[in-house]
Amino acid sequence: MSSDFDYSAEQIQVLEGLEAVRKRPGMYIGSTSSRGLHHLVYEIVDNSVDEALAGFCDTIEVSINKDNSITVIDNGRGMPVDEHPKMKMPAVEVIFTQLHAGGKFGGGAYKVSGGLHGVGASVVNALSDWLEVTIFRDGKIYKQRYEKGITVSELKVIGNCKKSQHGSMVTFKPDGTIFEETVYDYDILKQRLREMAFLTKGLKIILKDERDEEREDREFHYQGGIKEFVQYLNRSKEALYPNIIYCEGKVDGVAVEVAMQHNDSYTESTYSFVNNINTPEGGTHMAGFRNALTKTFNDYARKNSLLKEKEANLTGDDIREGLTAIISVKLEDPQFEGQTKQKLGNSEARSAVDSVVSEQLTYFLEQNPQVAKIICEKSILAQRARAAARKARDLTRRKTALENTSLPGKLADCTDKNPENCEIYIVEGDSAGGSAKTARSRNTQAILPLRGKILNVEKARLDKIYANAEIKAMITAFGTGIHDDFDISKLRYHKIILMTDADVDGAHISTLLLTFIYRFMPELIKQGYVYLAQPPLYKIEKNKKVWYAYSDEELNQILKEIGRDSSNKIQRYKGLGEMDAEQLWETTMDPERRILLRVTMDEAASSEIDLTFTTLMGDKVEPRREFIEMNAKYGNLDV
Ligand code: 28G
Repeated sequence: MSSDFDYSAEQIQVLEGLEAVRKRPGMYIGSTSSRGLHHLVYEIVDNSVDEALAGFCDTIEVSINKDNSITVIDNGRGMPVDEHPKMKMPAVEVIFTQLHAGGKFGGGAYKVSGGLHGVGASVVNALSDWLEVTIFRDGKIYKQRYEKGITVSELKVIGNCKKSQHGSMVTFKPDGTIFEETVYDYDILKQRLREMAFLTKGLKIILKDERDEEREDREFHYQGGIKEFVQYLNRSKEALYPNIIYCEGKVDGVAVEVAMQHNDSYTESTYSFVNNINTPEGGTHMAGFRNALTKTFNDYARKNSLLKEKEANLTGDDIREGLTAIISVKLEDPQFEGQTKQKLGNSEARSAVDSVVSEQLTYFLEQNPQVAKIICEKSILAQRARAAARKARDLTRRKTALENTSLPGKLADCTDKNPENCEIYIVEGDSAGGSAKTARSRNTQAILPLRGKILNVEKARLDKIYANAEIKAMITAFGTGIHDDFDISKLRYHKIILMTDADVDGAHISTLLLTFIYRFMPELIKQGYVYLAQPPLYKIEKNKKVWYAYSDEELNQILKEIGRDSSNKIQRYKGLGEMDAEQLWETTMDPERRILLRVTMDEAASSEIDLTFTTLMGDKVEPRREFIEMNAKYGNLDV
């Protein structure tokens, strides 16, 4: 191989560049965990998306191959194969071996998509055991191969194709010596690719999983783009009006797209994107949107006497109650600021979104007075409820300030005061709560029994939520406060364990609890403090020996081992209440023997998290059943 190559100074630099990537992969792709592994796919797909945004590609196919290598195919122009005058190698080789090559496209077009660090194909190449690129253009098929970022075969013509066929194909196998995880998660790729398809209207993205014959190919293709994204997010909710409000424009080099629709819930679900990447911390684009929304609705409500002269202006929160919205901006040189460098800082994005939304929303409201009236009326109701909530909240605040030692009466607290050692079990029902109190290790385990079904925070306004006894008990027991008052350092237990019956009702209660935590103290989930206990489904007794089974498969396994005969006694637990304290300890609470599921959320496709909750909480029955069955099958609630 070395005989083929005469290493020039530039090529030596290339090797040093890629060596840097392999030495510190985290610097380039964030991490070498599962997240980084999936990030490789996004980097390659982003290049195809750029080709689509440039107007030359309308289909991208992503395959997870049997060996967990990935193939991406696009029908763009095909990467350039002509020799790079300076580097003395084909342009495609520059793309794959030169760090930062092709970062910005010249000639008016710009690179708009891009991953976590926007470093592209060469980083993927450097972190792959091998990578092969095939190019279809000018009636020829070209191919080149690299190993760990190093060119191992020169670019060759390997065949002919029709002149009309053009595009690029990349297959890479992530380097198992670099990544801690090398198995691709179908659902993670599915969610992100769906999101990308929503964000690029008209682009068709196909996902194939060659590892699983049963799995059918998925196709994501949305002519309506983010309008369909909003429709999708609201699919298990009741929309307040049939229209999706849509604004689009380009100001000062910033391409702006906004879609929104209100539903009958009380929570806002706005997602913002910069160059197709989610910005959970918002920034100037978000600020511009909020400003335009508040101003436009207040102007409209005043002008049309929906808001009386003596009444106060609607706040942004009032107007955004129950709003689902997508804000997508594309700009050439996004600047990120803030502690985690995740907030968009470009001020031209603020003014661009503000002006596009103000102008087009004003027009929409004038054209659709019934819709305008529905939104204004809902906002005015929200304004009144917010005033009531403020009173109720001030009341709870004062209470906790005065009697900050007064933990809820029903709480059986643990004696250890170091939160790191402490766990709190949130238990459904007083009787199970009683058993848990007897069973627990009182040093480190606290028990908080809750009565029956807890309030669905998706379906209640703040005033009602703050007045709810079960919710107040959890807030004071956890110690962190909520929303703006939230302070993780005050958390009293480093494990919050939800323990509910192993049936559909129990799953529903768990989800109500998770929804509350997610909406009011999301950091607890983000930082991994929330768990689900796993009580057994069956008790099997034979000759005075006892086994517990946590699933039907496990039951069958045990019966196979001990023999299926009439001396077996099988008890199906219908609820926690059927276990005595000792059994509850052995099966579900003993840290040495229990199974805990940690509740996690993947921020890569954050819009899906919201969906998990709303699907369960919404009024429509069908989507809810699907979710519960899905989780029953997989045996967890990994949100
Ligand atoms: C299959 C997986 C990933 C790509 C293209 C097409 C062109 C290109 C890519 O050019 C360098 C910089 C600006 C021209 C551009 C082809 C113009 C003419 C392209 C991909 C040269 C990059 N013909 N398709 N890069 N430009 N697909 N898919 O990576 O000046 S990357």
